[in-house]
Amino acid sequence: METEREETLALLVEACRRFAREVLVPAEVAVQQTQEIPAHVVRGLRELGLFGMTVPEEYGGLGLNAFEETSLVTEICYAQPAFRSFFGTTNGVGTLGIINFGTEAQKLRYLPRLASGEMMASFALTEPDSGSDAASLQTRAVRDGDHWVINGTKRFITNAIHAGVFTVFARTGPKELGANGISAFLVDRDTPGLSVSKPYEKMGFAGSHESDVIFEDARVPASAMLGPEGTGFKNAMRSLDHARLHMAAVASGLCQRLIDEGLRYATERKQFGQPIAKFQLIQAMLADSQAEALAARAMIERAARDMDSGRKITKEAACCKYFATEAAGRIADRMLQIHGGNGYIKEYPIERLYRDVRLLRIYEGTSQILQLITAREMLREFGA
Ligand code: COS
Repeated sequence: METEREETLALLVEACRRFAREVLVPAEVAVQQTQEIPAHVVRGLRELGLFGMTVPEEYGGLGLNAFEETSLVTEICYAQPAFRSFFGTTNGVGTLGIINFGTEAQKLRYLPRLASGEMMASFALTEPDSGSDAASLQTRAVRDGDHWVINGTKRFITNAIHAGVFTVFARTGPKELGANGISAFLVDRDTPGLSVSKPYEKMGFAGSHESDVIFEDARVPASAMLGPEGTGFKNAMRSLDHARLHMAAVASGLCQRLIDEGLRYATERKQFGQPIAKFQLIQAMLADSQAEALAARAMIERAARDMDSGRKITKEAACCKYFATEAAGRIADRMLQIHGGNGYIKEYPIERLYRDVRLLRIYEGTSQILQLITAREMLREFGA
């Protein structure tokens, strides 16, 4: 049985690897120009089942475990990361809450459509004044008979322009309750009072759209609450533990792409009568990058195995995302350096990859927040 599963994974990994290299990478330039993910790419992502990677099989998904999921994400993220954003929020933070804390009715209502890619989901936690300090969020939901009425603004919500359902975090208890006064709701796109702003213009991640989602007396039925009242923050944190591991896999895939771009340039470009790859200072940059990429990959595989065995991976996921995304940043910098002046113009992919990689150290937990989470878990385990 296990062997059959491993064989299926190997086939899926190979299919994702080919799709990334043969379909996604060639589509990158067009995405820069149009800011849209082309229809043939969306079709391919659907055919691979990627919209339902983490959704259990009984709801139409692939039901992958963390090891399997991170293996596929690593392959797909050989191409620019906006392709992953397109299906990744639907699989990740947008869906994990429904999978882990949803009622049967909520699962049946959303998961099959999310898994097929017919519907997309977004995760609405961040606000204009609440980013790293997520528990300080100000969006409020007030009970009114059989309904809740939501007011507030969510910021930088990925895929909001496409989403059919939002997991929205709102304060339902008094301020003094802090994180324990926050609840989660599943809010349908067509809810009166919900509006989505024009996407922000960003320095990179072309094709991924981030908007504000505004709630003005948006009424949702009591059955839209996700998990018991007051558990929204903890549920968000649990989803983020998983999502940070996923994000580390994004960085891991990009590390290999960046290195390959560096290798290609270093072997083609000649200076002083020979390919610059022959120079030891160039080789040192390549070798340091490969070592970091391999280390990141190994950390992710181990944390994914830990998660699959049922362990809480708050510390491990924070370490993985911190290390892998910082490594990707260093590698992007070195590979651009290898390109010299040609790395600074738009002719070569390294210029846009460099801009894309910069976001990885910020979203779904900044490097600094991940350091704090890691140290806090270490001190807790130590009994301090
Ligand atoms: N899993 C389960 N429960 C968790 C948890 C986790 N990973 N992390 C915290 N909790 C629980 C705590 O145990 C605590 O519960 P009790 O009150 O029962 O003890 C509760 O949640 C509040 O936690 P805490 O006191 O640690 O909250 P803080 O306000 O100190 O916030 C951080 C903690 C910094 C970890 C949180 O705000 C965070 O992750 N910020 C970054 C947000 C982010 O990544 N945003 C990106 C955009 S979303 S895509």
